[in-house]
Order: sequence, then structure tokens, then C-alpha cells
Amino acid sequence: MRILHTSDWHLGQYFLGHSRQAEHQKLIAWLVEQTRLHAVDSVLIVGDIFDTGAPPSYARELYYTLILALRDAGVGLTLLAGNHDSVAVLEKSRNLLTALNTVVIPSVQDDPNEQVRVLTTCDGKPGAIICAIPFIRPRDVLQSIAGQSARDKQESLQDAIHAHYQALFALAEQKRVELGTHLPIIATGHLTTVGASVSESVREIYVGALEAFPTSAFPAADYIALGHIHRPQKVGGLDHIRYSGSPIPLSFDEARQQKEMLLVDVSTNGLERVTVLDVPCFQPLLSMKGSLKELEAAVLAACVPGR
Ligand SMILES: [Mn+2]
Repeated sequence: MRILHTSDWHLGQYFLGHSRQAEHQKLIAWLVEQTRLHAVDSVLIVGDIFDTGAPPSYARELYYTLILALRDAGVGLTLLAGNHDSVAVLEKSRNLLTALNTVVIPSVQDDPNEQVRVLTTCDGKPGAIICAIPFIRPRDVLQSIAGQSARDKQESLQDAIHAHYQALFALAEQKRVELGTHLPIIATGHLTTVGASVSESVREIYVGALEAFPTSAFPAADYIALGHIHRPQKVGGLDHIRYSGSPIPLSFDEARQQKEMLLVDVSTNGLERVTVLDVPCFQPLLSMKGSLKELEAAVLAACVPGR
């Protein structure tokens, strides 16, 4: 089956006094067209769907527009919460969205079966098993222990996240046996891994608790779809552990990055291939430095049509 991996949409971002609404509208239209052109079965958005915990109405409207458009296109959608998302906001419409072919995972669930799911192809056949893991808040997996040092806390959080991945992966393997076909297993995550390069708009998570998760602590999934880091990249040079990055630049230091989404083909043989889809730039960003006089000239030069 073919999965499209993206993350960090930040719907509702208010960037230096400007709304990103028009860019996100174009992005949704572009994405829906890509799913048609490339025969995508299922889309994964790996966290930071919204920019803030209290997204403006137009951002919620964009969210529903995206969900309806993919439903109409017959494409599955799995949405994971990121550190910017409010668990309560995503939780509120979750049951309703189930009826629209959309799975929303706002937080770690009490019943692990909620997070280990079969992804189907457009024609309804099982294509993969997903361990749908959102941004993990320490309170989701840890009980606080009095007298722990900062270092102890960091270690126990890392151990708890590792245990969560292993438990879901074991459940996925069990489901695979029950289904009787060697379905590929995909895992997700919204976190910083060791060695990933960040940008200005990435809010540090796990400060004082866990700064970066070691790549070796992930389970042996066929593909690990990550979010949180806005620059697209492979992790540790590995083909199967990747950040898709954000689809639009969210800070000036991201302006020169070619933004991407990833087409991930998996089969009963595991990961077949990952194809990079370049996202068009819907709104160029430019930062310039200089005296007022120099800036005036630079702004005029930048405004020349066709530049
Ligand atoms: Mn983000």
C-alpha cells in the first residue's frame, strides 16, 4: 500500500502579524490532488496539526475541509497529536470524525488496541498495521516519584517511552499473526531523536525531562514516521526512520528549505521505497538586513514582478 507521511502543519499559525490561511488552503488542495495523482491509500499527519491549543475558527474550518476532502477522495487519514495540539480540542470531534474515515489519536490511550490499527488500501484490503503513537506527555506514561533527580526523571521517561513503543509493537506483531498475512508494521512519533537538526520554530519539548530519544530505542518497525522537526531528514542515515518536516516554512530560517512530503510504499516484503514529493512554495519568505536606505532598495528589488 502507499502511505503519504506529513507532519507539523501548524494550522492557524499567526506569523509576525500574518495569517497562513491562504497558504494552508492551497496546501490542502495540492495534497488532495497529489493523493489522486499518486494513488495514495492513506495519509498520516504526525502531530502539530494546529499551531496552538486554542486554534482560531478558520483553522478548525481548514481541518474539517482537509478531512472531508480526503474522505471524498476515498483516502484514509490518521491524525496524531503533537506538542502544540490540545488533547481536548482533538478529542472533542474524534468520534464524529471516525464516521468520516479519519482516526484521531489525541494522547496515549488506556486501551492499546485504539493505537494499534490496520490501515486499509483504497479498495478496503488490509495493507499495514500502524502503531499510532502521538506526542507522549510525561504524565501519560510516568508516575512521579518523590526525590528523583532531573537525571533520574529523564531516564525514567526515556524508559517509559521505550516501553510504550515495545508494548504497541508486540501487540502489532500479535495482530499480524491473527490476520494471517505478513503485513508491514509502521510506527509514528512526535519527538526529537538524537542527532536531528532543528529550526527556530520548533518549540523544545521534554525540557528538563527528555531532550532526545535514541534511535536504537525504536522497535523493529518497517517504517517509522516522525514529526516535530521541521526540516525533512532521515534519522541516523536510515532510510526507514524519517522526519517529513513541515509542508510550509514556519520561521525565516526554514524559508530556504525545500519542503517535502513522503510517499511510503510498503508490502508484505516490508518497506519497498520512499519517494520524496516536493511541496511547492505557496508564499515566498525573505529576510533582509541593512540600513533603512539599503532596506528600501532591497524591498523594491524584491518586489520586481517575476523575481
Ligand atoms: Mn511542529
